[in-house]
Amino acid sequence: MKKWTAVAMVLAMAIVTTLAAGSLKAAEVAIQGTDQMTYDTTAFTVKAGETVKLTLTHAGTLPKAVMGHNVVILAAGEDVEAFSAEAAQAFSTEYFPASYEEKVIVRTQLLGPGESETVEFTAPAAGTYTFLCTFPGHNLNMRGVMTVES
Ligand SMILES: [Cu+2]
Repeated sequence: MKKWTAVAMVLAMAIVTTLAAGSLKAAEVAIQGTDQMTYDTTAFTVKAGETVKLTLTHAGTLPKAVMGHNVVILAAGEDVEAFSAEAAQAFSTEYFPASYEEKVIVRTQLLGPGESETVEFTAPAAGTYTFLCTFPGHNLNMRGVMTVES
């Protein structure tokens, strides 16, 4: 009897471990910002509800003051142009307007050369979401699409 209890416990633990490993598995997305004012990745796809680890790396050497980069993924329904215009004015908060804090899926800080930041978020409902760099003048070029599949 004791032996079977032990076997059952081991099995139960194995199942729990497997489930935990499954739920902890995150989609990983890596994006680089360059001195040429580009992202090396302008499209990626994730599944609704999954955990996403997004890493932005500033791969250039130009100073943050002239070539800073971030990644902001806007929430569904936000007007990209209106956001960009407001962000460009937000000098004191590194080009992210505080009024938009609740209107983004996730965002990184503004990074300088050699810096890297990983942010984690839960992929939203299926659809397409725009991501962009809010440093003034960058968004027309540094813009991409996150596709979320159901
Ligand atoms: Cu940029």
